[in-house]
Amino acid sequence: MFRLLVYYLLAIATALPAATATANKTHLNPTVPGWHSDPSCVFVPEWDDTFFCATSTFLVTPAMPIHASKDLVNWRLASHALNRETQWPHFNTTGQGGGIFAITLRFHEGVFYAITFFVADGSDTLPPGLLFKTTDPFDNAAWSDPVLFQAPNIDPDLFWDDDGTPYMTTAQSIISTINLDTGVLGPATQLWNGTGNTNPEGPHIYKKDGWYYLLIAEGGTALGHEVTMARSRNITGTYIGFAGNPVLTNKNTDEYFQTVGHADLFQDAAGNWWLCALATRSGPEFTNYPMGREMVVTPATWVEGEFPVVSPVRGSESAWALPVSKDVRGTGPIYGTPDVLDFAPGSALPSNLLFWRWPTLDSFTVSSPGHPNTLRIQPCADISSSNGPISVITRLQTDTLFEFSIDVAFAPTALNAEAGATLFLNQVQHLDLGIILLADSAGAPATPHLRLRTTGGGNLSTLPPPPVIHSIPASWRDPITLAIRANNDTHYTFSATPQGGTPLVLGALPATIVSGGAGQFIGAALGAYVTANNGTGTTPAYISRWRYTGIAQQIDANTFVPSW
Ligand SMILES: *[C@@H]1O[C@H](CO)[C@@H](O)[C@H](O)[C@H]1NC(C)=O
Ligand SMILES: *[C@@H]1O[C@H](CO)[C@@H](O)[C@H](O)[C@H]1NC(C)=O
Ligand SMILES: *[C@@H]1O[C@H](CO)[C@@H](O)[C@H](O)[C@H]1NC(C)=O
Ligand SMILES: *[C@@H]1O[C@H](CO)[C@@H](O)[C@H](O)[C@H]1NC(C)=O
Ligand SMILES: *[C@@H]1O[C@H](CO)[C@@H](O)[C@H](O)[C@H]1NC(C)=O
Ligand SMILES: *[C@@H]1O[C@H](CO)[C@@H](O)[C@H](O)[C@H]1NC(C)=O
Ligand SMILES: CC(=O)N[C@H]1CO[C@H](CO)[C@@H](O)[C@@H]1O
Repeated sequence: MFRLLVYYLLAIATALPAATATANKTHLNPTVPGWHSDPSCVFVPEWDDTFFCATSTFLVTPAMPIHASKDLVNWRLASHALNRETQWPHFNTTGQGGGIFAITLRFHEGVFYAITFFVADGSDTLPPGLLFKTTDPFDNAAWSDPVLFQAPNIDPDLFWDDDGTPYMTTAQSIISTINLDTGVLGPATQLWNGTGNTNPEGPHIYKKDGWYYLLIAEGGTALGHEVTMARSRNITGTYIGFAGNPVLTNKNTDEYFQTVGHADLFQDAAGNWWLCALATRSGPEFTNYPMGREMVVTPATWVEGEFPVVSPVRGSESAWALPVSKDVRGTGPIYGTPDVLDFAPGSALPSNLLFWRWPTLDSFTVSSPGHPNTLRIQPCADISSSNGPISVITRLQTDTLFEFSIDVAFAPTALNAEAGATLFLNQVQHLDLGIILLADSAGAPATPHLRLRTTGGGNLSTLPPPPVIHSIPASWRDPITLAIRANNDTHYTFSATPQGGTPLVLGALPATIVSGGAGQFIGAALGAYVTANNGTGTTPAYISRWRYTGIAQQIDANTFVPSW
């Protein structure tokens, strides 16, 4: 299957006549593949001409990743603005769509600001607006605790006027001044209702050529998503909508990239304009899109006195040429680099590993005594639990086609105790290949089995397939390699391999189960889990040889290119 893929020559540079200042380059989207929604970006000359972008994380921790690049192609995970449980507000959310919503990232007079809104479950009275600051975006510890503010709506923006006054603007384009130290807001003014479409949200304000430009998302974050703009001579209005709205959308098209919206504008060192946005690789069918909403970047031209003209989002675009640079500061993971994690004694967990809600940190131990080069995971009661910590650790699916595997050593003694590899969208939609202690019939002795099981249905239009269960042959010895592989964009293949043996394929499951449904805002991740399944199991599992390799990205209906 893989060999049938259509491959592109990657190094297509559109040569322009020498008279042209800069030759364009081919830019591939998604710029940051895998679930990275609601992007907001700044270009910061003071930090080595680096672009920094933030994306939303909902219930995933560590939260609010800061992505850094010098060429919008090579990216490093710089830090997480919300990286300690003590920075987490004192409220809970059990909803699949709760948690950290869209962020605006800005840099002003030496300080980075990441401002966001926490959607809780209604039981908490703390202000939902959160403002984090740092003077070093490459250091988790340098990010402050949040200043809380009483945001009237989601998606706060920050904008400083020429006199230095900071303004905060939320969805529905509600603006007020904000005290950046106390979170106290000034009187609120509503700026614009948009073009009349639903969900006017994700606002950003820019000042250019004597105009205040207001950019928003409309239409909701699905097929109707679009970017619209208005402008005013005064910051609080009156804002007049652009006659050419929307400035960007893929709605009502048959493009592979859909849901384009929630954008932010920024310039590079040469003064060229760019726009970042979210998009979903689903085609207009909008059924199969396990990676959810990803970050795309597209070029724009913005001439004096006019609204910007933005190139439509495609998988392959002609865009401003930026000099290639892999020289991004920091020590975080470089995107596109395979995971080769051996959990060596004394090593820390890499920062691209993610949890669902805040984990019990004691549940994850690198090279515990007597078990070097493993990650020991203690079981939770149930990985489908709607509250509290669960014993699941993942990395995002960042490639249409990929291979993921872990070696699992697990000696369960209690019925239903289970450890394995998961394709996890959220607590109610996941695909699990586990080693589980089961009895073949009532009263029979319980023995370790392999079980491939689905939870939830997502966008699958039929009933999910029943579990596949195999007794583990007595000749198999720990650890067992559990692998998840995407050979095409519609299915994941699950297999188990004994040491030195041949793989046993348990089955292939549709990616639509982990598309949409209750996880419409988020995207799939791969990892390890240990659960008692509500039983009495307390035996930990030891995970070793964690491997993830991206193989290919789908960038159009029938076009796959090697992963980047
Ligand atoms: C937006 O619409 C509401 C409801 O129609 C109206 O009250 C409000 O004045 C409008 N806001 C603006 C800025 O036009
Ligand atoms: C801008 O605001 C000032 C002060 O409120 C007002 O006098 C002026 O008419 C406004 N201009 C526009 C174009 O709305
Ligand atoms: C280069 O990219 C810019 C920005 O998208 C676009 O306006 C221009 O038409 C491109 N030039 C060519 C020759 O493709
Ligand atoms: C949040 O949920 C956890 C787990 O259920 C609970 O222990 C804690 O008390 C809750 N906190 C608040 C502020 O409700
Ligand atoms: C995708 O892969 C699955 C699992 O191997 C297979 O059942 C399915 O037929 C494949 N789909 C296509 C279109 O090749
Ligand atoms: C665990 O118990 C809870 C509460 O009864 C139930 O909702 C859940 O489905 C159970 N989980 C499993 C894996 O049996
Ligand atoms: C085709 C289809 O049913 N798509 C659905 C996938 O899930 C999202 C989120 O729940 C829905 O909005 C889509 O309609």
